[in-house]
Amino acid sequence: MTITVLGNALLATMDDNGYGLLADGAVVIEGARIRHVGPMVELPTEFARLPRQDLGGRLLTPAFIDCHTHLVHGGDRAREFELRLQGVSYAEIARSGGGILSTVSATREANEEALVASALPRLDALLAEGVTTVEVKSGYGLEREAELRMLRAARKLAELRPVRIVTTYLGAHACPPEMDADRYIDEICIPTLRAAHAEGLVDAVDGFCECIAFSPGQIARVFEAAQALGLPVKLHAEQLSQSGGTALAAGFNALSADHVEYATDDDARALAQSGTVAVLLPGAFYTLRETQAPPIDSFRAHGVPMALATDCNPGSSPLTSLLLTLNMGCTLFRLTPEEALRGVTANAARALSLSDCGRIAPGLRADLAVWDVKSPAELAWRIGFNPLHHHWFGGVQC
Ligand code: DI6
Ligand code: FE
Repeated sequence: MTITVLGNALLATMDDNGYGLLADGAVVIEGARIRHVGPMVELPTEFARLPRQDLGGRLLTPAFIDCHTHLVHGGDRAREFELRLQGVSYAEIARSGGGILSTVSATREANEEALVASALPRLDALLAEGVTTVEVKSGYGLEREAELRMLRAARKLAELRPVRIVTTYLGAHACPPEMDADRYIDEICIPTLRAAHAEGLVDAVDGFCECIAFSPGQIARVFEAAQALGLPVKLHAEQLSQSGGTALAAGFNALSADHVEYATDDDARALAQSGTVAVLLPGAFYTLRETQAPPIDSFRAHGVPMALATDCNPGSSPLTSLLLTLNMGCTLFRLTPEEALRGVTANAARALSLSDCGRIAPGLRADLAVWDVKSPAELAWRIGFNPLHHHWFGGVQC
């Protein structure tokens, strides 16, 4: 197996509390995995003899993980953006058949190739910032074939680019116009989940628990079906109002509760007890000009792991930059740059139930990013600047 020695790196391993900073560090890659991590001066002789790539003191972090996206979808919503700027609200647009439902129409019209082709530029934007793992949700089909097509398109992306795709079935995203919510859940959403699972297309199951989407009782039925199939769950919870989604997610030991702007201190305690990650999505908060930030102090006090993601979607978060997401997490939600970096590495891996990435440690995948910066805080500090030097995906330099 090929062995590569990376030397003279400023390491931020994210493997302990804090950055796990190590100046003048070395990482040995063997095949797809990390073989050794430590100070250069303690490099075992078997590796010290090998030629080495000098990183010139650059920062070496785990590669980034975007743990919440709606990357695959048809159409665009630039017109809706104009309407919102004229004062029409997100909820009004949704009620008049625009919003999510306009993306549903465009997604239903697109075949698998078209879905892949339109997702690729968005994916490439993420990869250009050192991302190696992306979660992709369905949820704009809302009928069997279109939901399956979205998930197949998502899986296809991993064949076309150096990226690991984790798929999430989000049949319970919105109620299609042709049906009432209860019938949709029982007659379309749950049977489609079973079909998608049978085709090996589902890594986890998500829902949108909100007054403009589904109730906790309706989501619970989807979660019970997921559990019966042995699939983990997660939830869009407490984004626009207190709807009981976070408590529901915790009760199902969800991998994550996402958005959580309106979560309470009791919700934070419940998330801590169930080991559920709070996935913060500042791009949606920014785009919708929300004013209530998630209860970060409660999450800290109770020890809730926090992740950050783009929520890349055509309506509430047309965002394809995790670097900008780091900055927004700090500026809008008052995360520390260290919490923000943990949110797109170690805690993002946890939100996806992945134990082999998100940190730099022996035995983990060699998914690494090399940055032209002097300190990790620089990654969150700038706006619209990409200091990526190069990155590694499973031991392959990109
Ligand atoms: N919450 C969101 O912010 C997105 N979906 C969701 O459940 C919005 C999706 C859209 O507007 O297309
Ligand atoms: Fe989302």
